Amino acid sequence: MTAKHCMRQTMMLCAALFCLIALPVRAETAPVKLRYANFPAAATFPCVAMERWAKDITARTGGAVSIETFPGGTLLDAKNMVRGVMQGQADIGCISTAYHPGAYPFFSVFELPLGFSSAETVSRVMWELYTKHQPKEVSRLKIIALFSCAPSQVMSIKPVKTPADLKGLVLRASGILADVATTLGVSPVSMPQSDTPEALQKGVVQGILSSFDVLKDYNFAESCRYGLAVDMPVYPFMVFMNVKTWDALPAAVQKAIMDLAPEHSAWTGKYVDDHGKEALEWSAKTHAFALTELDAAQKKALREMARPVIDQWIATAAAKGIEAGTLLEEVLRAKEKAEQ
Ligand code: DTR
Repeated sequence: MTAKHCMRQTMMLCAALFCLIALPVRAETAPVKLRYANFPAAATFPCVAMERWAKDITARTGGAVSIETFPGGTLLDAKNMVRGVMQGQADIGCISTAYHPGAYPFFSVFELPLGFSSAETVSRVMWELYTKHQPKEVSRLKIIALFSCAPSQVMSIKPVKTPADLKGLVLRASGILADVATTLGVSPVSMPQSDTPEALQKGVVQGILSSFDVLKDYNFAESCRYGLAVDMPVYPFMVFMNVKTWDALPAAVQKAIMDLAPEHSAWTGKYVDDHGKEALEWSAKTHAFALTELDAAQKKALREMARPVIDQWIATAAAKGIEAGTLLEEVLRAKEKAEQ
């Protein structure tokens, strides 16, 4: 073997060794870029939460992860969100499970009139029970945050001052909230929040059943000058990835995301609770929004009227394989504990 030949062999060996050692390291440290799609307008709480999460995850991974955010349905709208993430058009997506009746029977328990008074509490309880039960309905998705909006209230173009004024009022309400609204005499029309501005403008609906944050973030207070605080159920939300995309992430990035998940979920709940109060003040000042607050007994009476929706849910969820009665009791126990 000549000296030249020997040298070439040594160089090839070194190159092979370099590939073996350096490539996995590079894969661990290569910057990760993820696209996060959201359906509502940029000013709304799911998008505020998205921006916060993006900032936090970049900071916690020392810049190894960067997130490109797409608010307002610019990459995927509410209806195409899950399919789009599964097909890889976005890496991360956000939906309200209430917009997909029947698809998320476990999470639908949070759409019931259970008397939750804050989004922060719902968000904490959702995360706790999800991690405990790991429901089958989301086995194709990797859940990275769970939260809700604040309790739903009536915002209307027509004056509403008493529960009797709800009779025949055409309000936008989605999922089980639509059934709850029916028990109160409302005529519900289902659609994602992002379609509501046009529906209000065209007179398709006379108002909305949603949390108060939208008065400001969608400027609904300009047309809906009347509010009735009824404390009806929340809409649950989930932020998720495609499992394949998730599995391809470095372990350290996965850990950072899961460490952030419960904290981010609770943060989002608290944000929307606080922001709803600000939105109410802003609406009163800017648009003379007139709010009537029902007292505790009146709110309880409305929840009693909506009780058949709970019984119906128990039957429907059980038919989908959920231990509905047990889950409901667990949610109520966790609620009580979280509220103490
Ligand atoms: N009330 C639910 C959820 C919700 C509350 N605020 C916003 C803002 C943007 C999108 C959804 C929501 C709903 O009406 O869909």
